[in-house]
Amino acid sequence: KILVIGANGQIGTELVTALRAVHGAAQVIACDINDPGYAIRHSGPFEFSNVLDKENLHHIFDKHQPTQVYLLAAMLSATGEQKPKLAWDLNMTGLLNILDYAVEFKVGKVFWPSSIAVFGTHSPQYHTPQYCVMDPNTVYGFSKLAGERWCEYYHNKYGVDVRSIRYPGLIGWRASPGGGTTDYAVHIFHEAIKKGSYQSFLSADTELPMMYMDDAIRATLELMDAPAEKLTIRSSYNLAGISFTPRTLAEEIKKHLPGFEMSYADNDPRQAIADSWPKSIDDSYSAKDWGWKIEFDLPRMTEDMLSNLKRVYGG
Ligand code: VAH
Repeated sequence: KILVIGANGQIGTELVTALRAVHGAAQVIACDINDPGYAIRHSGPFEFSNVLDKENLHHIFDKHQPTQVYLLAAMLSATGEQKPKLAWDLNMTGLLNILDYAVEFKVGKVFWPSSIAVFGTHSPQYHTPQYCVMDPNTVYGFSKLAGERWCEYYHNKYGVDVRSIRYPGLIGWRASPGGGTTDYAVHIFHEAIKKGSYQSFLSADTELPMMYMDDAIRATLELMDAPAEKLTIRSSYNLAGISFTPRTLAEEIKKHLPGFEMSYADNDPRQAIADSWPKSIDDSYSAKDWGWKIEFDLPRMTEDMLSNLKRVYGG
């Protein structure tokens, strides 16, 4: 059986769907602290899980004897700055609880998402390499940095086959983003269709690494399927995605919706978070170790987002 913990989140929702398509619905247990949406609830088994409740987790691991566990439950960058201690506890203790049960229940493989948020203001801003100075100044960022260290530690010390990706900002139409700094790049598409306008909380020239969710899910499954001996990194793999600014994204949307109007808020607290992150990433280790190759560029992502969301909104 495969556990997807945090199944209701932006990544979790899509991972459950993708894994059920590959392994069959009955093999993939969607787990979350909140009631799942209709799609997840009615397409396979569900368990209420709380990554901070060891008894609850032990029951789920004992009942399902998972061969794989995907831990997506976390608090993201923007929300994390509003609740720093809760973010640290959820992101760190949650991971350690899962790593401990991965050892106890001899789970075959564990996936845990890191983020480009592990880099900071002294990391190289362009083509940020796999190894460099990392001084993240958000709780989310340093909880992910510490989490990477724990993943590598449990691999080296206890032989846990834990694998991880430093995701860029993720953009998809099937699920809402969960309180991150890159959420503007999802909201803009919904607003463009519903209202024909959007006010970005990041400034026009804030360049960030982003990725279409279809690429992110495929990367996750390809990493998990790669032969263990090919993987030279057990902290977390850089993944570059596509780098663009709110201005560039708005221009791309205007190619499909000529009347679309973009505006910009100023002094949003998320601006400082975005400014501390890289503008582009070097993901040569992912290409070398497990053959990673991106498929969605900005034009293709924009077209796919708009066509799917127009259908969702009955356009
Ligand atoms: C966030 N979406 O904004 C997440 C992600 C790189 C950004 O980690 O917090």
